Amino acid sequence: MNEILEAFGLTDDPVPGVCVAGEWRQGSGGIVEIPNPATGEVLARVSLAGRDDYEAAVSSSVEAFLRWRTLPAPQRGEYVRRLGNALRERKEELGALVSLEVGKILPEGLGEVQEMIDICDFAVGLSRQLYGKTMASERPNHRMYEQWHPLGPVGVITAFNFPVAVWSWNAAIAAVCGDPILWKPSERTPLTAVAVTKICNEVMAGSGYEGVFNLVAGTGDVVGEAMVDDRRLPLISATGSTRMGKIVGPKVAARMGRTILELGGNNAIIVMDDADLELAIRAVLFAAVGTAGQRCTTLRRLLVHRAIADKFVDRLKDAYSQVRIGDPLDDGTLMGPLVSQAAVDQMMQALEAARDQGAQVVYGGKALDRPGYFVEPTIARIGKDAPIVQEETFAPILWVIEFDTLEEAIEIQNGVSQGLSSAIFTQSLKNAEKFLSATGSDCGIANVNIGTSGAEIGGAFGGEKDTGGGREAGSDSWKAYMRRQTTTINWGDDLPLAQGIEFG
Ligand code: UN1
Repeated sequence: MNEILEAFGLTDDPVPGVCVAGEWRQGSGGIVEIPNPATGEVLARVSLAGRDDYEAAVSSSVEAFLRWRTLPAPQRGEYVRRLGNALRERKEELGALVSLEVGKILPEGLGEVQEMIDICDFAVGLSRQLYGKTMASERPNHRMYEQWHPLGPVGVITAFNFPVAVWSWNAAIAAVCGDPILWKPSERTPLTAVAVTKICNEVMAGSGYEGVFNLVAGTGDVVGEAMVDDRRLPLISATGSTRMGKIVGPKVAARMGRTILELGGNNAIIVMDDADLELAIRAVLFAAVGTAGQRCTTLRRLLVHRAIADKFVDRLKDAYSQVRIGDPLDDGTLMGPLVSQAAVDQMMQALEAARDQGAQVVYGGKALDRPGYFVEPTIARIGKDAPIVQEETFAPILWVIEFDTLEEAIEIQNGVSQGLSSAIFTQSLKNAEKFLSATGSDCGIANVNIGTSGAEIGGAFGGEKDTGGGREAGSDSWKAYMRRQTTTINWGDDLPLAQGIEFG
């Protein structure tokens, strides 16, 4: 365990949680203890940013922007290429640190780092493809086109569950777009953020652009509030609960800033009676139990056709019984702990509420009697109208709801306030296309014969409704990190007006 911390020099007490242009600072905003979720023991203490640290960091980001934006995008991409290579070299160590701090199993910790590498590769290519369109002007001897310019420093607020990958979706793209990144990691997971910032520092050392990647570990009250109110950050990209997003969104909007919000999900899989059940069982298991149910894309609601419901639940219980729970760093563990005691308590409260609302817990349901924050993965059959099903409980609880027709299933699936991820298991082209049509799933992600979680970085990631509407990672998400300029050039000798207007 100590070797994992030592690999990144996380040995100071406290570990400095603020980095401004490559220089580490002990923050003046108090100290937080980081527990190992698998044991409850303190891994390290980290000093958090005070207002003075925040001010130093944001000034550095603004100063870095003035120069970084003038560096040609492919040259900015060259730094991101080096970052991706450095992450390749440190993949094992960083993946282990993610597992240690968050409690996700090692293959998932490594997968998270791979996601960072992938987005760096994507961003490097993108650095030569920040295309604007050329339009046909209605006026003779005129040329009209759009160009994309760097926007400014981007405030990135990340959650505990993907403590480094979600930063990288933003950071790799923002960096090639010409924007420095000011990172506020979750208070629960600053160690991985410190480690990643150290990797950034190695890449940027001596370049003069050290302020492109700044870190301000801190509380929502101090750093979070300062960021959302700060006009020097034209874009805030925030990942976390819908409750958090409902505070951040209006505040940033009030100062005419932009947001990318990636908030709660309440994701469903529809299993039709014609589904390949073997495939569906495997997908449900990974989507519901993976990361101990703590992904925003985690499967929370299993909508299963009444004709196969009993059979499906029996097979699922069998699959759950083979899930080995234990230390996330041990070989063969499939499910680690939850992130905190509070998360365990919330899960137990949700199950109590569910029982009051008529739920029948058919598998699991208990916290484990051992050190750390371990729980049993849980399956509960419940009516579609139970209020608890509307909520995102960030824990491995799978609500099983029966339906009779695809139309009914789609209605149930869309009948929640969140709209992140969704999936259908069916062998029927008609069912699949209906699910993907305009009257089908209302989510940002809709899959066929694939679970709700585990998206690739090449697509745009995000969701509708209370999920916040933001899009990150691949496709054309980069446009949110740049400002668009429409340009018309008159290369003739006359001054024709648009819309054929004659003036004077
Ligand atoms: C998150 O939980 O905030 O699609 C992100 C997935 C991962 C990302 C999850 N690639 O499950």
